[in-house]
Amino acid sequence: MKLFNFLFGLSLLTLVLSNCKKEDDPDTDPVKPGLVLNELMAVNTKTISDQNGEFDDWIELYNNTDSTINLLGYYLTDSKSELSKWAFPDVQIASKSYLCVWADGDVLQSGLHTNYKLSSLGETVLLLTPDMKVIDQMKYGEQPVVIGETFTEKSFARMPNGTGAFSWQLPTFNSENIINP
Ligand SMILES: [Ca+2]
Ligand SMILES: [Ca+2]
Ligand SMILES: [Ca+2]
Repeated sequence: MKLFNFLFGLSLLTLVLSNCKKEDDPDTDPVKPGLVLNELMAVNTKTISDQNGEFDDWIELYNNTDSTINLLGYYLTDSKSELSKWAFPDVQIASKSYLCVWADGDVLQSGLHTNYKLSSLGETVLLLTPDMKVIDQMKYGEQPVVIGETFTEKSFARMPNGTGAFSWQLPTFNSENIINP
């Protein structure tokens, strides 16, 4: 009987603990195993310039899957009310690789350039399939800007790379997002 009581108590305790764990789980930004928005800069004055030498806004994608994805017809937009604002041309993103798009409105420049810019005050960027399914979105607030001798620009980046939640980090254009040193 003692053993029964002990086992009964143990299973109750397990039940209580597992329920607690569920309640503590953050439900912000679940792991996204597929193609994701991985990083962006809405203020870029010295970090990285485009093919024309301009320090413009940019958005980085990361492909978590084991396959190359052709992005032709996928949409990347900064407006929930205009989901088809900008579509990708015939361009591929390899497995476990990065692809950066300049969000600068310079559609005639060579490379990938959207027809909009990112607001330094915050916006929502969405990635959609050609049949308009939202596969990822990132909502950012005002980009922190520190002006001074050690002025460091930040980007809004998934941590860990490709799967984690977003936070303001040191920019890693076209490469793995890393924790601030
Ligand atoms: Ca440009
Ligand atoms: Ca914008
Ligand atoms: Ca990066």
